[in-house]
Amino acid sequence: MQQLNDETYMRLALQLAEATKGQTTLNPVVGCIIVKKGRIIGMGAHLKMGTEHAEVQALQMAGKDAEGSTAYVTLEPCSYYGKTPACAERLVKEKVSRVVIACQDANPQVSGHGIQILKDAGIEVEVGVLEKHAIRLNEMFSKFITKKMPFVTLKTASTLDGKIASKTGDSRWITNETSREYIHTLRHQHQAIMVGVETVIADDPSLTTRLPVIGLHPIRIIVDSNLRTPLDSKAIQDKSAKTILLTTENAPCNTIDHFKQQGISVIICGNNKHVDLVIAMQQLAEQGVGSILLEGGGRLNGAMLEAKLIDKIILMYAPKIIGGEVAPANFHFKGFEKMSESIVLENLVTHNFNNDICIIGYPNYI
Ligand code: AOF
Ligand code: ZN
Repeated sequence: MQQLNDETYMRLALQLAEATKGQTTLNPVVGCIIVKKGRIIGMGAHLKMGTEHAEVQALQMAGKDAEGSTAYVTLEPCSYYGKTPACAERLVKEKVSRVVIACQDANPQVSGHGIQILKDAGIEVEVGVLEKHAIRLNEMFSKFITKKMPFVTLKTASTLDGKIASKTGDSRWITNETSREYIHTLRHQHQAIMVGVETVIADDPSLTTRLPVIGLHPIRIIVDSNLRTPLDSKAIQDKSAKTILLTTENAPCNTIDHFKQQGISVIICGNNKHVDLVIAMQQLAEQGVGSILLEGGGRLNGAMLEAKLIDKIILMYAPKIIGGEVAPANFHFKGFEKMSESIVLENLVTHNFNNDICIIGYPNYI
């Protein structure tokens, strides 16, 4: 039997927030639980950018009973009128007595100000209950709102010897079904999915989300310096998700027109031989892409890593060894000379998916 305490209610609020991952676009995921005299009287989650915040949903459910209650919120209540009114002021207006907050909002427009509004109104405020969990939950939002760059999660699925296909190019399947379902969940939780043109040519993937329940389809981004993406490929023809091609100034104009006629966006990223990945990320951020799941081949993975554009790495290893000198590897870049120069993953978490091993970490770039 779980004890009823602040952590119990906050855990519930975090679960509400967690379940909405992937559906709030550039906004954070937030959950709120309102409790009075041992009863939950309101619960809410922020469901979609531009709609009511979690606190407002929960307060609406609580009605007049909100007076004298305790509100559990996974993120500091907002302090300004954005697309919706300020939640901190609403909590004051509804005469809530105590507000328990998991973590501060990274949004500079809010950070600390929401807490101050509550304190100034004489509300008892506690910050930091299940804080680590709450910070991780909104890592994508926090990066985008502070750096104006998309949060990039790199995912690879390889054999134990780091191969993403055999020497003949066979790659179906490396990992097991449980791992593949997890990968589809990751797609659902990101705003966009990014691959290189080589992957499109070799595998013709549809790059949609396929789960036992219907999932959200992320925007498809193809890095294609010379616009070699076949017009009849699934990523171009399938209209269940938007597709963006990243290319360079050297791409032939008439080819750009062909793609545009298909409703595909083409973004020019510099005039080098290859797409300038920093410009690409900046341009995507400007177009409102806040999170990207990178499912690249070895070269794109390597280039993104070298450019220090990857925030989080998810390595899925099937317990297989395929060998083959020409079999492609999950990271392909010029490499470092010394072990001491290598990129180290921090804050590691590991999972076992039916004997596929999943390693999650955050690269520490020196
Ligand atoms: C909260 N509760 O449920 C959310 C918050 O444009 P708006 O009005 O939706 O405001 C967006 C900002 O509000 C967003 O950048 C973040 O700082 C905060 N989101 N705050 O108290 C919520 N979604
Ligand atoms: Zn708010």
